[in-house]
Amino acid sequence: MTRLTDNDVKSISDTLGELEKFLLEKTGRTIKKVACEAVGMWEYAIDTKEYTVAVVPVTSGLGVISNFSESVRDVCKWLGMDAYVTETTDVTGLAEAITKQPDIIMMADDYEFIAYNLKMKKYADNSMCTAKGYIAALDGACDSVIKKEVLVVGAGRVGSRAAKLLLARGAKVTITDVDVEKAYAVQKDNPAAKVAEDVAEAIRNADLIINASPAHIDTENIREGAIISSPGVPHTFDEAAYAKAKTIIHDPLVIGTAVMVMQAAYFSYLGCRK
Ligand code: 2YC
Repeated sequence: MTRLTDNDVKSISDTLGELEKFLLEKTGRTIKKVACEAVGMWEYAIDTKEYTVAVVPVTSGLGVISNFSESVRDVCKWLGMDAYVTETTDVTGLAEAITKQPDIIMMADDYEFIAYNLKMKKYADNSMCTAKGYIAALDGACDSVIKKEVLVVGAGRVGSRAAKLLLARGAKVTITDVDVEKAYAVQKDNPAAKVAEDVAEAIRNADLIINASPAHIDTENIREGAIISSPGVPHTFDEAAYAKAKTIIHDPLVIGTAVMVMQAAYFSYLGCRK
């Protein structure tokens, strides 16, 4: 899984308004609406003001990413929740959070990033939620993926989940990966998916793309008017790519985080209905 850098994260909090404006323009949906669509919940089912989120910085592995926890906190606040970053980190930070009895605790090491709902004892993870969020954004941008051909570039944790979710949503899915074995492994798990062995050719033929790969996509391979929903990090699309495609949707952390925390909150709503 690609790890964010300090540079990827440094301006997230200050550009949430910009991202929201872009998403509204291109998908007709706010960050919150994208997250609710991703989770499959009515936007007003829960009052986000009732939810408290503790974000715990984790120093394991390659360590803390500066502004990562603060960005996660600010996404939760953007959604209307009461969110804070614990003073301490790791297990001490977890104990600090638990003592204050928040509804949700969020934390990430180098492999997993989760949003844990304490009351429901269930967590939402970043890979699944990123896949759901970028499908919801694509769905808004192309006025529904149902019955449409969607190319998933990258058969990793996000791409494999995106393929399954898109099929469940009624899209026609082709999966491609520079490691063709990984693409066939996704097809094995999702027989309705087609495999494209030539990545560049698949991209040249695609109008709708979920780009869940860290690899660069050459602008010459992008179809005029293509809609690319692109959680992939690093994000290497240049001006020419943005000019050629109709829409390229990307952010390094916000959409995945928004879906995670809405999903975690939704666990409470689902759990308490009789
Ligand atoms: O600051 C901290 O607490 C660090 N332990 C956070 C490490 C996050 C590592 N994961 C990633 O960079 C990416 C994110 C987009 C979410 C999933 N992987």
